[in-house]
Amino acid sequence: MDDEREGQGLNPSQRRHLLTSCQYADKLLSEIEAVLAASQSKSPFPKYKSDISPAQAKVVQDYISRMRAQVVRILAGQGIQIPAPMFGSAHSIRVTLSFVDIAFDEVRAKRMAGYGKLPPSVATELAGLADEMQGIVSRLGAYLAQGESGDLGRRLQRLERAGSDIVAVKALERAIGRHGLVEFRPALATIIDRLEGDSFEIAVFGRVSSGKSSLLNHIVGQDVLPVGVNPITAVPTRLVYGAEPRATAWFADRKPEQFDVGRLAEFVTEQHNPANRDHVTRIVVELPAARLQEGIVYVDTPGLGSLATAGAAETKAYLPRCDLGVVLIDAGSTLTEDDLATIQALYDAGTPASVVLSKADLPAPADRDRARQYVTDHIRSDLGLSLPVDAVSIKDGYTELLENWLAKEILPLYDRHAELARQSVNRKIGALRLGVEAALKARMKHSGHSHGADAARLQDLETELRKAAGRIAEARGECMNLTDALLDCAGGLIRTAAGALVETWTSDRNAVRGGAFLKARIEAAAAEKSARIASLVEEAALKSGRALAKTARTLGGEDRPEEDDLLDVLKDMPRFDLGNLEMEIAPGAISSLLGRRWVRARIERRIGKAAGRQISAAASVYARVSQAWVRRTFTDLQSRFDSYADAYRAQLGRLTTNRALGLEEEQALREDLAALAGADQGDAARQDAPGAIT
Ligand SMILES: Nc1nc2c(ncn2[C@@H]2O[C@H](COP(=O)(O)OP(=O)(O)OP(=O)(O)O)[C@@H](O)[C@H]2O)c(=O)[nH]1
Ligand SMILES: [Mg+2]
Repeated sequence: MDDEREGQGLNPSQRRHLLTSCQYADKLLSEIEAVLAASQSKSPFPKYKSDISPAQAKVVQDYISRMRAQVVRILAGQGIQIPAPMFGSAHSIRVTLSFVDIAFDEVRAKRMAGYGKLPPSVATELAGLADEMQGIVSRLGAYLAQGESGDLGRRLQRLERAGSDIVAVKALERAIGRHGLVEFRPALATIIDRLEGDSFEIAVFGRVSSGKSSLLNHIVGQDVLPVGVNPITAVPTRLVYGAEPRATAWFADRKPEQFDVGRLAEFVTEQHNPANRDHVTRIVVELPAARLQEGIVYVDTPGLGSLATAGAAETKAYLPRCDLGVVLIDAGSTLTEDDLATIQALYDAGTPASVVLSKADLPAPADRDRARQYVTDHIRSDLGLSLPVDAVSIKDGYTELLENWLAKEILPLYDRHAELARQSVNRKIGALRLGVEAALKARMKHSGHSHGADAARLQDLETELRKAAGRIAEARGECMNLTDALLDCAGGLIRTAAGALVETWTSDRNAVRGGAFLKARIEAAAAEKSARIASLVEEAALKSGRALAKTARTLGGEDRPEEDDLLDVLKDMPRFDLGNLEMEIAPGAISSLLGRRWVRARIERRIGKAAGRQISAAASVYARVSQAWVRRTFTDLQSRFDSYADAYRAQLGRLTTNRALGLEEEQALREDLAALAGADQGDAARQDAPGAIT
């Protein structure tokens, strides 16, 4: 047998052995490469001394390449196929990132406690560090999850080949890439999305149940979006034109999925996808609807306000991206701070807004007009904006109102949308340019002379931001503990009320007290607990606002927060509501001889018997609502803080890490600043030329 095979090459076992030996040798060569890379690495914990010069490294690398080339030839000569790689690198990196995330969790105070008690200020700083690092890890993970669409440079090249005029955006992309300004990437991605899509996005905002989804169903003439009385929409949903009805969902962690429009509820509703646990990043519904023509896109968003769910954060993140914001105000309730904040946020993003009083069938016509006037007046007095307010309803018999509004505010946009979209993108480009220019200028200004005092000051600012982030995390923990304690606060509330009764009887021995008295005492006791939570939130908001304002003053730049900017997260705090308390309590046979303690205990028992259940039930509702409020408020606080702090940290990081600018880097900075300024003038010229906008 063996003789027969001679001259025909290797048997299968020998071939396998040859392949694994080569693979093993190659793995060792890769380790040598890793040693080479490590000696060049900028890691603060280098494993190897760099005693190899770049020239030597190059020679080593060349020998490795030769060995590899030989291996490939030998294997090919034996007809052995080199197996394709088994793992995706993006996936592998994301898996490793999850371990990086865990590693940073290990520096939190609770994990360090085993090694001895930490000084409180260090604990705060470590919490801030862990938050900051885990934030970056999660953004990097999200970036990798985008796949190829994350390659902004390549997308720009495609646009250019298609004939778009993108001088300014290219200058931005180059500056952002060259100087590692990752914090500006999301804004740049939005702009590129818009340039590619050539669409005009009309988004509908408003509090939970204000009728957003119902209105959009009406506009497209089909009941596609799920509606209902509880919080419904959990993920922003785009309605676009398509010849056939069809829906597509994109996810942070898996491939996009196409599905039947009838299954939309499974992806977008709070009921089926609570707090967006499926990590849907984008939903597009294509419909053959007349009103979705020529690039007009409608966007349904998760509700805002005190009943809002986790989706509200997505709505806020999405808000600056739309081209027109329709803000719904429910005619059946009142104008709130949240509504005004939404209008203000649109205004801040340079996005036009149309304010609409929804469910206009609910009030009588006279009340409706009064409500419209009221809203108009408040927008003027509170925000200094003069905006038309229209009333609409989806009910039969009110189509005229809806059609009037559409004819006046929306349909004219259809003809002008290409021009409007261009203007909208230009505004976004302008805002991004200001940010990028400020970052580049700061790098120039602080370079070279970031000696001693300057560097130390910048480092202090960094520490302060980190502590502020840590304080937010700690305050959140404390508030969660306080709301946990609310779950069984009924006993304490009853005790306080009983104490108050004993107190009144010392001054008026015969006073008979009714339910209203007890209710007031119990609610006041609960309010004190809320006040403690509120003051923690307030303190965290003020301190972190101060840290931001101080950093902003040092770094310069346009978009500077005020010290109390973060304070308005503190709103709509839930109140303890006991309802009516039907009971009466008289001093009766309670004798002062028996001692106050004993009297109080008896009263407690009486209240407990008559109303204990009612009070416990109210306390548990109060606890749950408060917990939800704390969660929401801190998410809001955190994201507002991060929206500034991310950019500042990145800038501070670059300013403090070293070192005077190298000649090359300085040259690059100058080039990029000049390119941005040049693109700016180019844009201005184009905008001045009449009819030049296409
Ligand atoms: N009377 C009346 N009720 C309406 C009108 N529009 C919507 N509704 C009702 O209001 C409730 C909420 O409607 P949705 O369209 O789900 O509200 P939404 O703003 O999308 O709510 P979320 O997605 O939860 O934020 C539903 O019960 C609708 O039937 C209207 O014009 N008049
Ligand atoms: Mg909805």
